[in-house]
Amino acid sequence: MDQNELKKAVGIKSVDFIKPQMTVGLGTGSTVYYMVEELGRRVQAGLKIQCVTTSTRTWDQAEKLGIPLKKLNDVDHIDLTIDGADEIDKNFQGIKGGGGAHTYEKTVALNSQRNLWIVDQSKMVTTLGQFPLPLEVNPFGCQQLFQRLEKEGLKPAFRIDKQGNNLLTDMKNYIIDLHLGQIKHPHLLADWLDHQTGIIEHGLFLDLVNTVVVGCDDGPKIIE
Ligand code: ABF
Repeated sequence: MDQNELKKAVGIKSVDFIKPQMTVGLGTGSTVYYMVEELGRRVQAGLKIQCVTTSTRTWDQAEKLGIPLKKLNDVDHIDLTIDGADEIDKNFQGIKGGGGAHTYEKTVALNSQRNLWIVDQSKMVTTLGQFPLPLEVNPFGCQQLFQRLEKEGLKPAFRIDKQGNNLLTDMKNYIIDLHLGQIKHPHLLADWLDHQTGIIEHGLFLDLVNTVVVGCDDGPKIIE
């Protein structure tokens, strides 16, 4: 199976975890796209749920499919959030944000009773860091922040869109990616990043996920 077929298989499989009357968090990304398409089919077949989303693009997709949507501030709890990831290590720690939505994704994840990630097998790694670590940053003072990151040896690069401009997040902030290669102590790095003025949110998702559904050639594997 190619990567897209693996993504589709886990996207469809993950919808089995959604039960009637649940409030569900919908992630962002190409694997989540397949999950939302399947969820739309099941809502059309009578599944009664409500959802919050982690990006405008997931909101637009779900709205078109007739999936009942609520703004995050208008729900009192989230039963389950299903999202993608860019890397997951052997300790179930993850890097997210390749799609530039990690601030909203982390906000929804932190407010979810259960988090489930859907990935193809290429995302499973021994040590995090081969995938560049995304930072959402405030455009105000971002050059000074960039220089501070460079001085720390964190190999920063601004994420540029197809028109050659700084990519803008849903909150109209910039993304800086850290090309670290390997993150030996993710908790230490996360703590340092959490204390840097100008960084809105980083893509280290630590101690957050409960279940991972991995797309493998011999079928989706559920790891808890
Ligand atoms: C989203 O899923 C992002 O955080 C992450 O970048 C993206 C990666 O998944 P995919 O390969 O499915 O696009 O949650």
